[in-house]
Amino acid sequence: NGPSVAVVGVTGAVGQEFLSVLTDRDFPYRSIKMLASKRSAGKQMTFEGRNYTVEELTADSFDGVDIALFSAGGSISKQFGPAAVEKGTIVVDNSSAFRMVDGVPLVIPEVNPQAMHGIKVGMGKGALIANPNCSTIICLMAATPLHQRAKVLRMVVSTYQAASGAGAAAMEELELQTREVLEGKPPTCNIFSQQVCPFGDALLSYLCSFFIVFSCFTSEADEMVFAGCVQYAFNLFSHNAPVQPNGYNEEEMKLVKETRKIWSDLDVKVTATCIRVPVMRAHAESVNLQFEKPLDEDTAREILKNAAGVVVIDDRASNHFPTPLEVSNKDDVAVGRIRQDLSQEGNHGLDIFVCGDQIRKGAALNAIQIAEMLL
Ligand code: 11C
Repeated sequence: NGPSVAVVGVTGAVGQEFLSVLTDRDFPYRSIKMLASKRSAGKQMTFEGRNYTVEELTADSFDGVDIALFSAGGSISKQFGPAAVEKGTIVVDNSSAFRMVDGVPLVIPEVNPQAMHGIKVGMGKGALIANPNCSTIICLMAATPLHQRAKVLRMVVSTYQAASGAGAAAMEELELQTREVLEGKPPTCNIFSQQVCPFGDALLSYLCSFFIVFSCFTSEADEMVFAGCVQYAFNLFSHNAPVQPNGYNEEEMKLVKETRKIWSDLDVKVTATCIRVPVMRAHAESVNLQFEKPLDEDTAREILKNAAGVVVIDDRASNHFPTPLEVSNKDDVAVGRIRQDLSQEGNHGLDIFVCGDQIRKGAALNAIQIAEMLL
């Protein structure tokens, strides 16, 4: 009973979380395929008491598959997503590949379920549905109930993002570096090694990419890694996504563009600063909101207490507010520090602090909630 499911990128951090969430939510399926790159093909795994062999992802992988959960990076999604749709599969894609494509729903089930406009398993054709970026999901889980009451005109977001957003290897590197630094050793930098462009800002960035690729082949790997190491343990740094000509990095622009699409509001003003912090798997975000209508903090607190998928932790007396550790491995997004923004008159502004598990609600859980809506 239930749909046939494929998990693409099953060996990754989000792929593994897909499996945990499927079990936790008792998701019905009649069969499940474990798909990954050639490198991981052949690995044995056990899921819900059955043994599976990880299969290599190919264009033929989707024959007879109703729902495919993709989390293997944007280029894999671009290469195989449309092929899967051709075969009649509904693809729920966790990458950024199709999020801003017109006609592709970008969905947070608690926020804009209507965007899926009747896409269902059994309708006889495939479709693409995009899972938003984790920072956007976590921010909008808290901001949307307030937006629905008082209409957000402007939102200023500052993020404190966990290692998990950069994948399982980054989580391993954070742990390894922490040990190394405590032991007085130089930190290993395989993931966040800065590639320095010697041409300055003036030349086009593709020229720099050629230099970096060339230097990989011409220098000792270790030398290059250590020369540009960005220490992660006991440090924080501007998000590793590429910086655009406007000075924002891609992660920041995702918050801007995805919010507009999800809220269907091209006029909402959003600005963001995204920072990577040495936390394992939950993102934190400081969010400042400016509203069209007045909204006092007590009303906001009540709205958030009643919001699906949100828990309020806002205890001023004991200075207890959301922390990444408290939300790790949890489904709900936690919100606290709910207070009137004193710089805005007439209760037109609020400050809030939000924490959410990046791998769970920021990725796997949101995608599986979408999959549940397809049944
Ligand atoms: C991070 N949000 O925390 C990123 C990772 O567009 O899905 C996911 C990137 C994306 O670094």
